[in-house]
Amino acid sequence: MAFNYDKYLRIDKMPTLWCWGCGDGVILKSIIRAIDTMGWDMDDVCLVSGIGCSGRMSSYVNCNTVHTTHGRTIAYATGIKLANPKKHVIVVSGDGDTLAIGGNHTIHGCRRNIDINHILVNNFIYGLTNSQTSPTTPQGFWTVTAQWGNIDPNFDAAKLAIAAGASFVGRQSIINPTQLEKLFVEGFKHEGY
Ligand SMILES: Cc1ncc(C[n+]2csc(CCOP(=O)(O)OP(=O)(O)O)c2C)c(N)n1
Ligand code: SF4
Repeated sequence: MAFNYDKYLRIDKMPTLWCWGCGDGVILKSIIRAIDTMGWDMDDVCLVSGIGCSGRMSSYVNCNTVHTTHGRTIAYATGIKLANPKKHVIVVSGDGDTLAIGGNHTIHGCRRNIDINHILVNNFIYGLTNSQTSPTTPQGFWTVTAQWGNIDPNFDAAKLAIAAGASFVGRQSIINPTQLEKLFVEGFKHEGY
């Protein structure tokens, strides 16, 4: 039987503002399918997102949502989880949001190992603001702020999260949507950050 996305999406917000072919749509689909596998009631799910293309995620998922300020998703999510420990709190944030302006919140979220699911959407640049260098931009890459190639080394976000104390860390590509969905299910089942 075909998967019914209607109850998980805000259909009135469709089509999304993402570019055609943007991987954020694959991530949206995988999150929804993973929530369905978990059997969670959407009233018990809270999705928190930051500012950026990936930040639009909270506009489209039909659950409790908070579209917060750039770099502050973990602060909001921590408060939501503390006040509502039974709710399933999912954070979606870009690499700039998570590792630049929000880097401090991210490492301390990992250190506290609070029970939230943090999904870092890594497109290696600041997408929404038109391709400035981010902490994950590989060396040598062209960006609008590194016209002759990025000279700085980049973060390995997974290693950073492990070192900071996160108890479940995984990485998957949008070219493997089924694997991505399975990874989300594993993460959702895990108790801890
Ligand atoms: C406090 C603050 N600083 C800067 C901005 C401008 N700004 C909006 S989105 C963004 C970067 C988005 O990049 P990323 O977090 O990687 O997400 P993506 O758009 O790539 O999904 C920036 C710098 C902002 N909205 N608020
Ligand atoms: S700019 Fe990049 S990240 Fe943003 S919607 Fe378009 S393809 Fe997606």
